[in-house]
Amino acid sequence: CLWVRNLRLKRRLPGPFAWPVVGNAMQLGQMPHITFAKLAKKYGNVYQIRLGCSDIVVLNGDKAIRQALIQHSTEFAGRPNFVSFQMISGGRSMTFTNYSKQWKAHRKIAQSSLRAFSSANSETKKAFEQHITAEAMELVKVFLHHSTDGRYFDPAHEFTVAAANVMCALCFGRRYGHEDLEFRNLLKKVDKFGETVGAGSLVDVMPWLQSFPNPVRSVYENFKNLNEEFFAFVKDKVEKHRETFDPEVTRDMSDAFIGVIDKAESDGLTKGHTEGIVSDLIGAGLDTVSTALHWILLLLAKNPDLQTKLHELIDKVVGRERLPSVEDRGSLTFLDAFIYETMRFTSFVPVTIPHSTTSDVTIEGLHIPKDTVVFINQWSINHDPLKWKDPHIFDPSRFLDENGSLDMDLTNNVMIFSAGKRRCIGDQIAKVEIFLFFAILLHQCSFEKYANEDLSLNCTYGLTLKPLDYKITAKLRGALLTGQ
Ligand code: HEM
Ligand code: HJJ
Repeated sequence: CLWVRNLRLKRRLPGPFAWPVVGNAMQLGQMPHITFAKLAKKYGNVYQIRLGCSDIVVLNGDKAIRQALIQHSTEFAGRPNFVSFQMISGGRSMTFTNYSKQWKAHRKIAQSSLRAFSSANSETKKAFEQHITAEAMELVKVFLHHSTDGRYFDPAHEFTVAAANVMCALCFGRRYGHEDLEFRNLLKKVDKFGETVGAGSLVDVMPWLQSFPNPVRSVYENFKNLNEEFFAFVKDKVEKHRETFDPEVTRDMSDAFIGVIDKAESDGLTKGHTEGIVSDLIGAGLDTVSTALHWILLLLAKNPDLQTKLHELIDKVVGRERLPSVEDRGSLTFLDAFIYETMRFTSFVPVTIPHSTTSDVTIEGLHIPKDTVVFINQWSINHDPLKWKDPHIFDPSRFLDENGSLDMDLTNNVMIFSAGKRRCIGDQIAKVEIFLFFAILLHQCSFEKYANEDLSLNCTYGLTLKPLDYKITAKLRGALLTGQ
């Protein structure tokens, strides 16, 4: 497949020599986003690699990425026809569907329902905030329980349960307890989702690996199983909503989707797309927000001076008589700065979900043919030494100006939600969730690592970068508030 593609390309894009059969697969290493940034130094910000049978264009740096995703938004709005993408929600996912009229309609419905249930008016804002506050207080309880007698614990799964519950509250109007084993085990499996769909995963580019037993083939089979199990969970809840559906009362987002997608079945959307979008939202909501909180707690425990500063700020702005709320956000700028710095420093979605070109396109003078797989290296923007002073250092104060306000020019330079037609539709929800969870956890607890152990910043690679397992202990600060 190498030279057939090259004939079409006329002039080959720059890039490293690709070996027969595997291409550059062996060169990716443990952290492909860092390898991609290193290759950009040698070949420029737009270059080509080959993984198995697929030529892949990698985009790095602010200029090339924005030129592609914003100036050429339609040309870069596709998704590859990977076999793994077709396994997701039986091919009814919005996120993993190629650019089409149907995708546009699906995305529009998702965006307007998300808005309707999180920020449309002061009532929905309040209700959304209430769900998060309730989950955050449950989290405090569970953390303190795990810290009984000064014990240390791994918070990873509690974060997943908390983040999933916020989305379940929006989508199904209900939550699940931290002790609900069925729910916990489902989430534990779904947590592996990102390992298979992350850019650089090899299952989709080496189709011959399907024909005989090998480790990659079992990755595929596990991925298929986890998707079927997750889809069955969502379908069960949506079916129950269909049975009790009343067009006069929209109880939650499932009802909203049933009302629009099931009833109209327009633009090629069918009933299955209702389950498809609910799965996308719960999947995205649980993975990203829990990963963000997992990093935040690690960085808090690692930087006790910053934690003290945050405690003092919260006590000054909020006091001990009430819980923090979204209205405090404007006064808690250092907290937001900490969140932005966590997003920049960890770049925990280092590369977006793989894109593909919808037609021939030229970027930085280089020709890219239709249906080329494109990796967008967000990490390279967030660690560009020409943009950021000491990019490898964690320093939230870099986002504050001389008056202590957030510097919006700088925060807008962080890229973690992507840009253009495929930009994240949950960014506002995510920021509110992360802020409130973080503020409430800090207001109620202090967090400590083992005294004689340094916490590692090493992580595992996938759609999201997750910190390696670590343990902390939580201590209650002042009286435990039980919510409003
Ligand atoms: C897509 C990041 C939270 C829903 C994406 C993409 C990224 C991203 C990088 C891929 C964009 C691309 O392919 O170019 C994040 C981060 C989050 C977050 C960093 C948290 C800090 C959420 C939440 C939701 C959500 C809470 C749902 C409520 C979606 C959806 C898409 C998406 C539906 C697919 C868009 C499409 O393909 O058209 N997100 N996300 N995300 N995100 Fe988020
Ligand atoms: C998921 C993580 C999942 C689906 C879809 C069906 C919307 C950048 C990241 C997410 C944003 C993109 C979206 C992903 C939805 C996930 C994702 C997970 C189960 C799913 C990370 O994708 O843990 O489980 O089922």
